[in-house]
Formats: sequence, C-alpha cells, structure tokens
Amino acid sequence: MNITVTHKLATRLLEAGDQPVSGQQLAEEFGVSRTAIWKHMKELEEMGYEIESVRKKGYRIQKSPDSLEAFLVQSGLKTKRLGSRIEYLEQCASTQIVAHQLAQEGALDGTVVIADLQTEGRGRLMRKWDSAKGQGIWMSIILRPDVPPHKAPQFTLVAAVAIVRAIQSITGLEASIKWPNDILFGNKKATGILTELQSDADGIQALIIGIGVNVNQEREDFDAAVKEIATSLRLESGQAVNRRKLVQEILRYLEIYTEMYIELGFGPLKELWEGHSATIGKAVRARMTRETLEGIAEGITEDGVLQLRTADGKLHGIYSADIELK
Ligand code: BT5
Repeated sequence: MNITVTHKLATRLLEAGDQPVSGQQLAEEFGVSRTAIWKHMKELEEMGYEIESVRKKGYRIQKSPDSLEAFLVQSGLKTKRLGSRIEYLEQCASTQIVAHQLAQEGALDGTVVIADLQTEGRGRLMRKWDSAKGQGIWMSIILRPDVPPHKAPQFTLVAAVAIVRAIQSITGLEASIKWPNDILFGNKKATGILTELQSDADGIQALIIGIGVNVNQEREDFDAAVKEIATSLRLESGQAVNRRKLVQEILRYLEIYTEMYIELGFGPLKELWEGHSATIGKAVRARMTRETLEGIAEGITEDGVLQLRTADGKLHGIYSADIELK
C-alpha cells in the first residue's frame, strides 16, 4: 500500500472535518480507483483511525489516533516557519541530541524534532526527564535567531509564555511559570523547558529549545522518582488531551512570541511572563551551583535575570538556579 497516498487521504479527510467526502470524489482527486480508496480506508483503520462511511455521502474521520507523525502535525498547522520541517521518531534517546545533530548538518530555522518515546530524556545539568511513551509531547525546536549568545536564556522565558498560552487555548487550564523553566499547576510540574546553544565566534549558530509536556499520564504512569512532584494535563483537567492540537498551538504561539521578541525585545514579553509567574513576590530558596540564597523574588530584569532580595536588604541578580517556593 502506498503510504503517502494513505497519509494524504487522512489529511484530506481531517481537513474536511465533519463534512463527508465521497469515494468517487476522492478517487478522482487522487487519480486511483474507488476500490483503491476503499483499501486505503482499511489501511487507515488499521492505523487506528475510526472512519465512518455515511450512506450516499462518503467517508469522514470520527476519531484519529493520538499520533504525532509529521504529516498529521503539519495538517492544519498555522505557522509560517516553525514546523515547516518535522522529524518524527517513534523512539530516540533524546530529541535534543537529534536536533543538535540536525542543526550541525544545517537544518533550517523552524525545524522540529518530535518523539513518541525518549529513552534518555534529559533536563538541565543532565538530570533525567521522564518521557513515557505516547503520553507527552517530547520535542526540540531549532531556531537560528540573530541575537548575541547571552540572550539565549530569554528564549526559555519566551517559550514558557507560549506554552502556558497554548495549554490555556486547548484545555482552558491556567498554568503558572516558575522561573526559569518550569510550568506548574499548584506546586506540581507539568512541563520543563531546556534551551541549549550552538555558538561560535560569530554568535549563535542554533538554539535548540527542548520542550517536555506531560499530557495524558495517569499518576501511576510516572516514574517513582517524580510521581509526587509531577502532574499532567489529563490529571489537571480530568480528560484526555489531543497532543497533536497542543503541539500545533505551542508552535503557533512560539512563532508569534519569538517574532515579537526579535522585533521588540524582551519588554512586552516580560509583562506577559510576569502575568503568569508563580515566582514573583514570593519567598523563595534559590539553589545555585556554589551557594543557596533565600529571600523574596522581586521580579525579573529586562534581560530575564531573577531579582532576589535577601533578608539583609541586598538585591541579587540570579542567572541560573533551581527555585523552591517556600
Ligand atoms: C527541565 O529540566 O525541566 C527540562 C526538561 C526538558 C525536557 C525536554 S523533552 C524534549 C527535549 N528532549 C530532552 O531530552 N529534553 C527536552 P530541570 O529543570 O533540570 O528539571 C529536571 C527535573 O524535573 C528532574 O530532576 C525531576 O525532578 C523532574 N522531572 C523529570 N521528569 C519529569 C516529568 N516528566 N514531569 C515533571 N517533572 C519531571
């Protein structure tokens, strides 16, 4: 069976939505016989689609599998750059590793790597990122912005705003951002962001923005190590969430906000970020590699640096840390 025709057929029916499309019309559009169309429909059913055949009207998709294959994510994707190339992998060690490799080979700005399962998903400082099969969004986005390397951490904050907005748009849930890279419900983590950099004397060659969103896990699906500290959108909303739509919405918002950032700087995004922040105004403990500071998180600077006021009245600029809300 020709897989691309099957994919194109799925895309055609998905785009038609509730409107059935007749076998005759599909046969004409694809230049194949009606019997061939029928065979492709069976193929789609084997792939997990539920296809309704409406008498005298044609076919329509009732349910599509919760798959993040490239052609599915691209059908209905409302972006100009992000996702114009999508590499989907059923399994990989880490989408960051694959994206770094592709970036080195010259992959264009906006290339996205998505995996259904990561066996060695990672967080900052090479910590482990639990990436259960089929239940989350494990993706890395390659950007090639023309900004100096010291601005790279701001992309984590920009991505956090995009993800919170996308979650809100798809599920209605209001998440909050814990500086710098966590998205929380209450004090449980639903999303982590990992921004990495390829740079040389000329500046940034590529930014690799890794995004891990817990989407459809039930509590028992999490590794014992994170069970108590992690949550998923399903646990928060009480219903399964369509990963494909959420990926599309994250890419849409990320494109809008990164463009805004490039054109106008961090200023307008700082305001959006603060509006979703779980950190600002709170008593926090900031663990850094060499020291731990406690105080009030007063805000972030125009560069995205956290401003922490300790009991002695001193204001500290924190560039990177693990924050504990007290
Ligand atoms: C992060 O690091 O939060 C960044 C996570 C980025 C993951 C994405 S998935 C796609 C791409 N490919 C990768 O390999 N990585 C990126 P950090 O702030 O260091 O937090 C790591 C900590 O979060 C761990 O030490 C655990 O405590 C906790 N954790 C691990 N897995 C989790 C999960 N699924 N949900 C919530 N918390 C988790």
